[in-house]
Amino acid sequence: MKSGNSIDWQKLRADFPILHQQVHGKPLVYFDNAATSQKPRSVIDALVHYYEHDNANVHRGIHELSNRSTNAFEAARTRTAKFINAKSPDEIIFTRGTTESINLVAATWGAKHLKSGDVILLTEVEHHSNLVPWQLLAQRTGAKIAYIPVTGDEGTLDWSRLDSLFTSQVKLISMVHISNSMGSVNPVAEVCARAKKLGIVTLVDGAQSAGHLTVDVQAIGCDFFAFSGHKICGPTGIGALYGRTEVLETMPPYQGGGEMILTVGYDKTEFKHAPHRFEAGTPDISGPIGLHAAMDYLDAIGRENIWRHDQELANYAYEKLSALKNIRLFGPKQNRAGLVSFLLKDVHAHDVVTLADQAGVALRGGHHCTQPLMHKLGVESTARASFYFYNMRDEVDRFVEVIQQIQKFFGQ
Ligand code: 7TS
Repeated sequence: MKSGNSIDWQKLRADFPILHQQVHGKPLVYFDNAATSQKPRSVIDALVHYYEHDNANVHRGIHELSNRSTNAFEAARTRTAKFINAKSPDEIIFTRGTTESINLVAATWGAKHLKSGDVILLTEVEHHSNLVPWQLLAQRTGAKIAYIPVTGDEGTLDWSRLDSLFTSQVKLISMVHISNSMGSVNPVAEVCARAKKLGIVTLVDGAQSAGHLTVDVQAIGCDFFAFSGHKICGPTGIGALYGRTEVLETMPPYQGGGEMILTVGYDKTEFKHAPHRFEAGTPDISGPIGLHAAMDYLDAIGRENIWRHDQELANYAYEKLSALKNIRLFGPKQNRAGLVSFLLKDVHAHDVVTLADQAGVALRGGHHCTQPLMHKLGVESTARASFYFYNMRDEVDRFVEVIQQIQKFFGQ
């Protein structure tokens, strides 16, 4: 790992073939990294290499290719454990991503441990994938949902309410690490420590954090941590759920099928231990292999360096946008993650994104799958620029110039 100052960020861009193109005749500025990140050559090569040389099903063959494939698959699990400092690779379950990871916990932990009258505690800034699975579970079990309130446009939460919300009915708290629509960072370690004292199970949605800052699940002290490969330079369709062994061992299987069983009879089946108990059927094999390459790539840069770079760009963008008239900015002024959400007065976010696209700048406009939060803030949507380590200050300059042109276009 390098120290922050010795990194040539511009040079890293050469590792990303997709960045070097024109869109609508203009150089691409890709500021939609919170939706998905781009992939470096090493990840693309790992996928191609796997399919050209090693492709075979895992955990069942004795032939050479099957062994290679199984070894690479399990090596990716070990690498993932190291990436987030899990105690053991057995605490890593491969899933399709954050959404499936949370659904898995809701389906299996929830089925086992929740009953009518219990409370699931969430926050008002959650992504739909950390809301809807719990709402479905609440409908099934008769459990209730309570929320830590958001304080306003800054997108930070009123954690002073935690003591009164941590009632004896609360069985689980599930919270986002970094908000995808506000860029606020939650004090997850502190909350987990307080939850632990009360025997409350904790889940951290790390979709926006895992590839952007150093994550240590043991230091956070959470029971579950969910994240997606595609947001951290890996392929789509692969992600992981970390679960603390003691908690995973209490949970029934997720889906039934091949590879999650010890023995099967016509009447009775015995299941494997975690993680294989939760991975029925032929898994995504190339996904973990691509993810492994992505984790190596990120850690060669150093996530603390990535975090600093992300924050610098976000602060720079926030400052420049703050200087404009007729703009409403969201998210915290201090300790902002690498994104900026905003609204131009009397201009729909979709119009901002459409016009920015014509200028080669890829943004996202919409509710960002945080519709209840948008309603709470009295808006339908925002426009969002989200950064990663391959973005540069001159791209922020270009983006702000484009925003000013859009304002002019609307007579502002
Ligand atoms: N949680 C958070 C905080 C997210 O930002 C996202 C995706 C998810 C969960 C779901 O991840 P998935 O990989 O399972 O889909 N966020 C976004 C976004 O901000 N724009 O597009 C997807």
